[in-house]
Amino acid sequence: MISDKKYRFSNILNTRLGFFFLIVLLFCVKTYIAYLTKFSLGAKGGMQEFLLAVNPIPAALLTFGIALYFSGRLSYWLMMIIDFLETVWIFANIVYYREFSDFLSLGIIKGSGNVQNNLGKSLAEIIHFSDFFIFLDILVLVGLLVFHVIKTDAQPFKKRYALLISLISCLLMVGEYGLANANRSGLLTRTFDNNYIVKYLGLNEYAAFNAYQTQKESATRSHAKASDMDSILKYLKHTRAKPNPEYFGKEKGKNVFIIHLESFQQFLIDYKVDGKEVTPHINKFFHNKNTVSFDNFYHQVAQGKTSDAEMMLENSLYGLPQGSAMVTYGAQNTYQAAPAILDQQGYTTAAFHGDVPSFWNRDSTYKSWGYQYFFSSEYYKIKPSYSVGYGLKDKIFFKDAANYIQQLPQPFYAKLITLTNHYPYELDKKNTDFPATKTGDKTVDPYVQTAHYLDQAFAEFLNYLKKTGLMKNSVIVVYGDHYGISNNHRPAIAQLLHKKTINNYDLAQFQKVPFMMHATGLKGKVDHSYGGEIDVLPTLLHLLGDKDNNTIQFGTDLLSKQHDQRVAFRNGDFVTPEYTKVGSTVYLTKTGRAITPNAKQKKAIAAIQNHVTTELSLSDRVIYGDLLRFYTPKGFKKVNRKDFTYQYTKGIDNLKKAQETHPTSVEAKNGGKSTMNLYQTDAPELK
Ligand code: GP9
Ligand code: MN
Repeated sequence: MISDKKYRFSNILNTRLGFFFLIVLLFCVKTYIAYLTKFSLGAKGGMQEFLLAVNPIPAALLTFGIALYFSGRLSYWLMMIIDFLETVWIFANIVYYREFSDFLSLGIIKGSGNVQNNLGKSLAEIIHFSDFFIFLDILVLVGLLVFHVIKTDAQPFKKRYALLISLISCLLMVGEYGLANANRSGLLTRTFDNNYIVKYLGLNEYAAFNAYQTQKESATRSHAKASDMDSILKYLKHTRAKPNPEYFGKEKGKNVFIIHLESFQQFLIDYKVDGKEVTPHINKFFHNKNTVSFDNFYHQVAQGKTSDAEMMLENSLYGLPQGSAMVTYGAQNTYQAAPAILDQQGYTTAAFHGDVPSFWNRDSTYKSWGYQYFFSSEYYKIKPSYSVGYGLKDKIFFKDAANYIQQLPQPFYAKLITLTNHYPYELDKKNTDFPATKTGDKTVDPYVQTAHYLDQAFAEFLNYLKKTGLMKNSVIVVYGDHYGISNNHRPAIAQLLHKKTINNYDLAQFQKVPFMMHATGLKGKVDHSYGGEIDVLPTLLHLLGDKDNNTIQFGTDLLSKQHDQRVAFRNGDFVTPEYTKVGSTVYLTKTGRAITPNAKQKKAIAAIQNHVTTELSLSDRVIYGDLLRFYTPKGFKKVNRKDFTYQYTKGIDNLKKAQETHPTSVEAKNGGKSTMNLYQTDAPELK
């Protein structure tokens, strides 16, 4: 009986289709093993686990299926060759991923000429012996064929069956994409993280998608000419705003903190629930006599959310109308970003974030922006209870960041991106000591609870800055990156704002986020000027005493008398002190009344619209055409991405060396002793 079964099994393997399914099966299994052991794709939940396991199947059927169109032994050898090539591709990805936490693409191979050049270490150092396991099945199959354990099937395979298999594989791919997109909407349009595409769709699909994108990009890139820069420079010549002498250079040479408050909206400032302030510490900071705060400041992000905010804040370039510029243009474009500008003035530059380094392609983009250090989740000890949602809880994050901050040679530019106040605003009971709102909208109600937690985390960090003296010699820039409550929650928003109904005008005003700059001795105020994220970089640079005569920055200094108060939203709508335009409706900003513009108003509105459209499209041109490669402002040195690496061991090593070459860190000034004993947190996880 058993031998009968065996006989039948080997009979199946002796057919071409049987062999085909065997080779596909082995290939899929080894790909899955590689996913689990060689990459960190972070599949969470049943659907993601399922897709991770099955995603090699459609592409394998499609590629191996090519061999079925050929007859005789040739088709067998073709299957083996395809298997070999596919396996080499996985192998190369394993090795590349180990060094760069990213996947190979045609763009990378073409761009660097030779991938090996890009690798920091010699290949022998990065290849692990166990990486070769993926070739094992090929060796076995070749052996089985050569020694005729599996016999080749001479019968011709019907072309229409081959076609059927190709068709089925395409259908499976579509199905897979449907499931993936249901689980993570905007997977390919918003392009969050390359790990996501591989996790949901597979390595081959990622390579294909990436090749398509690269092709599209390189077409615009190669059409761009150095002279395209002329129109941009001409435009910027008229828009630059002179610095305000009252503030220009006032904080020259100080450390800079950029504190990114996740999903933090302006309405939270001074907002109360059950008579209690949601964010008492941020409120105090907002009103502090040494804080310049803005209460008509808008986020201007689109699909790229946090990454759009980062792009605007540090480059004064707009995010793109679709997707994330950091993901699509982060690696290959030339930038003149805040970290590079300050690095060239002797600053140490570092970004801190409790999520994986690949999200929004930060680990790659930050190199183009000239960040010396990127302390991502890989740099923090993380126990399961330490994180929620995307990563490390804010209280623990700030504390762990402080441990590295004290080691940064001064002056430094440090950006800290918080995370806990992120949709869906989940937090464990132990960390929740604030009442939720009672709108009945489950997405909206816990928002104030995570905002309250963020407020406490922020206060603990400020307290540490006070105790170490960092408060005195730093400028602390704090801002909300974008809305936390999306426009889909009108009834809940109405309740939060104590209004009966919400119209498009209210929603536009709901896009305000706080922006504050604090420094000991700085002349504080709540400034009512209109502005947005695009304006931050010129404002900050002026405060630090940097003239921006020749930079490519689309914002204007918020403190300048010539500041441009026309705020562009990414979709072309706008807010100015007079008008708020949403779609085809124009409202008076002061009263919220919708108007039918008279001739004079029409003219004014058309002029604003023209300005907004021009500005957005010129900024897009800079990114799409990679125009900054043609133009380097006087005094600025082009960034060389190869100067930077964020691998944990190297980062730690560089930090150690910097202690000796530049002994100006807080720790060095404390006689080489840590100041972490001054850090107080009530994070229950650390007790
Ligand atoms: C992820 C975090 C969230 O690392 O920055 O990004 P968002 O969803 O806000 O764009
Ligand atoms: Mn965000």
